[in-house]
Amino acid sequence: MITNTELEYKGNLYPNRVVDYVRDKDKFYFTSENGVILEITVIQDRTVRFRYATENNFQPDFSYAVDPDAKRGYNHLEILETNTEYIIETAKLQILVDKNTLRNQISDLNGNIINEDELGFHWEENYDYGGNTVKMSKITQPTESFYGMGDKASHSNLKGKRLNNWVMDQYAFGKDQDPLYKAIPFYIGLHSGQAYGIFFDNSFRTQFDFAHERRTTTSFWADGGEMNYYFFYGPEMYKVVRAYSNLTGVPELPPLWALGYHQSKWSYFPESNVKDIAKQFRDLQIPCDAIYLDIDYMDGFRCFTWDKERFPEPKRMIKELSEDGFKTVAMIDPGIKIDKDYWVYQEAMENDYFCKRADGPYMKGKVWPGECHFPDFTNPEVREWWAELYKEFMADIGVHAVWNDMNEPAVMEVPTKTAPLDTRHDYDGYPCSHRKAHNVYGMQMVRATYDGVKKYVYPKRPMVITRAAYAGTQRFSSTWTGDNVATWEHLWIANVQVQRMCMSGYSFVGSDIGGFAEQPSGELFARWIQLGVFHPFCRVHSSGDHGDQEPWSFGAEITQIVKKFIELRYQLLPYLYTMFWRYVREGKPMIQPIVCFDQEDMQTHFRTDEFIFGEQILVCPVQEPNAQGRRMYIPRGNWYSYWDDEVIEGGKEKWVAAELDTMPLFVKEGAIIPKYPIHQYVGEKEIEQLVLEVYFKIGDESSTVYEDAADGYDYENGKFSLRNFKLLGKDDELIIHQFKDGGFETSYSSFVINFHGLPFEIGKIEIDNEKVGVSEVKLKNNRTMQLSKEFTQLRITSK
Ligand code: NBV
Repeated sequence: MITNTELEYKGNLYPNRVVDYVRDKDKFYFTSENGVILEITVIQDRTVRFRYATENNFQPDFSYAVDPDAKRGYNHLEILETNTEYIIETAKLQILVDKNTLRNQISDLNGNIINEDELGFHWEENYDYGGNTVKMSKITQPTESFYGMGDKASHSNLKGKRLNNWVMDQYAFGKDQDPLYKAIPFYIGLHSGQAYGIFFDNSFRTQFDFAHERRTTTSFWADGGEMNYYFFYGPEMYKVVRAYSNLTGVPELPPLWALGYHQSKWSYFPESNVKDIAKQFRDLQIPCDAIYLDIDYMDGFRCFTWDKERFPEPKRMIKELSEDGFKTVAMIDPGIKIDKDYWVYQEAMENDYFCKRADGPYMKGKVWPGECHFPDFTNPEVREWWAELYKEFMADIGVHAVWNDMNEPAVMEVPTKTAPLDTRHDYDGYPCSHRKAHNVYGMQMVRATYDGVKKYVYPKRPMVITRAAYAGTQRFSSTWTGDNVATWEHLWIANVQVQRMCMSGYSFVGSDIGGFAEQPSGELFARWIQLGVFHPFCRVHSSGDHGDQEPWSFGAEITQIVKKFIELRYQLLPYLYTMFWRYVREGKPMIQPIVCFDQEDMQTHFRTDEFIFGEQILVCPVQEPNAQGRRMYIPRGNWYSYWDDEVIEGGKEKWVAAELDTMPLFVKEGAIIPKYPIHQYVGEKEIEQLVLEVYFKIGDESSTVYEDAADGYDYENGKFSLRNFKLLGKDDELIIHQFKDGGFETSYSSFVINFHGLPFEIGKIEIDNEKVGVSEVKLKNNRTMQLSKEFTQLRITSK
């Protein structure tokens, strides 16, 4: 083994021999002779934090990413010492600390190595700025794959890539362009059937090398701050995401309308234009829940003001739109126009809320309103002030949700596209420069926005959208993937980005459907809608400097296709809402790449296009022009084709027909998929029946339906309705059990059940052990029946 002293070349410094060891409950400190302290904290059985000090000094322990409510606690913890190492053991993991080098090796309790240091922690002193460039290198295991890392527009499997986290406004970005709008320094490694995750919680610019420079090494480093990372053990990928989500948080349940279809453009104005768009939706009976107002509603791009010519009475307009079932979402940017007559500017100046440069002057940057100052959102007092600015906006004028744009922060006409690096920030009482605060700036803006929106829409639930994000931002806001382009390649990019975000703990995400820049063809728009209705956040948005991008903008045929898929989304709302509930409750990614669905099947490790929507629907968008179908990989198990109920055995590639009005869509056998009738917006009418699409299987499968009042907080006091269904199928029998929980009374009293793939003629029906006649359940075609939502057991047999 090479010793660390031999490695001290090119200015890199390495820890040497351990001379001291101390335990403080769940924390272990190992000090090296040359002043490195490794602090290992056991957060949970499968979550462990590693943190390194140099010169015997830790920096203040503060993180914007970590959720203050993260659960902590472990079942077992002990430490052993041998001549050469310390061994920490939790209920799931063994962590070795080498006494000569401080290097670590992490294995499961059977001794399988999950992750091990190569050179481990090392650092370089930063002469220009002070502090260290902190580095970590790990051994890349044979067959190891890498996933996660936020919004990177690259192949889902990141093996061989080098990536960079620095949130950036990247108008019309391209495939593999990096960095983009988000900094989520979290990845998942998968090898030998076991998955683990690493979250490098450092807000400076961070870089990751996944076996790019050297085939055998994976490394990550930062321009400053501490080597401070969390290790999460799966072994299943979804458990890694769950552990990461426990640490960095999940959002609260959004109002159900936020999961509807949304229409946006830069920009709809004046009021008559907004109204026309809204009317078209209702006239054409294309469901839609929200309309967006981009920057042009403002008076000279001044946040929290209205252009009185374009929108003379915003309050009335918003009320009228909402009477027709539309929520109004308005944009707010961080740049505040330098204008001594503008009240927001005045308030910020009076209270000293704007960011300053190192030597004192205010930081200035050009954005839409011209020269602007930027509130320091890393100051808690500034966040409180900002939250209060939403009072009139939400509580009086009635805006329903807020869209934060340009919060990287984006600055025009400068090569760095952002604030100067010497800009000072409060960083919640740990003052620093923009080098450290840049990646969290947008996050802190949207956090303040969320606080204000939540306060002023109460007792309704808040809905916020952000462009920039750091790890943890998912607690406050949904997001979109920024300024994409209307090309087929971007459809591919949107697909991988959304999957990747979901695997990075950030599920409430979507792309600008149809592309932001340039004009999609009708065909591209239709294909993109087909993908977009299966994304948690579903919004058409475009830059508006070319043709229109509404569902009806591409002729009658495309309009019908788009309508059909938006309708499908509305039918699937109870399924989608249940996915969201599971995400909030368990940190389960709402969308899973198929590698997450079946990581043991090596065939899935390099697939990019197919994904699982929730837990039981397999989706594969068509991403090429003129296609009549496509080849795709069907994961192992049996799947029903959604369109014709053909049962397909997975574990192989297959050509699937998909003319423009359809797409490859499959349902896992045994699933019970809940559906609402088509409606034009959430709350349009009372749901009179819940349809349960039952996909027969020999064997068993569980399904869940979560519902509540769709808004408000009564669900926190038990007013929810949770139905767990268990399906048990045999050659000549099908039993469905229903287990109910919660005190919410749904508006419907009966279910319509549609059987798919039932292999026998229904001869006998029993509900809760009592025989019932076919007419009592209105049995039709051996396929459809109706029964009370209260049943606990339905049994149908051939005789
Ligand atoms: O506010 C205008 C646009 C907005 O439509 C888009 O969604 C953002 O990503 N905004 C960027 C600023 C201008 C982009 C060229």
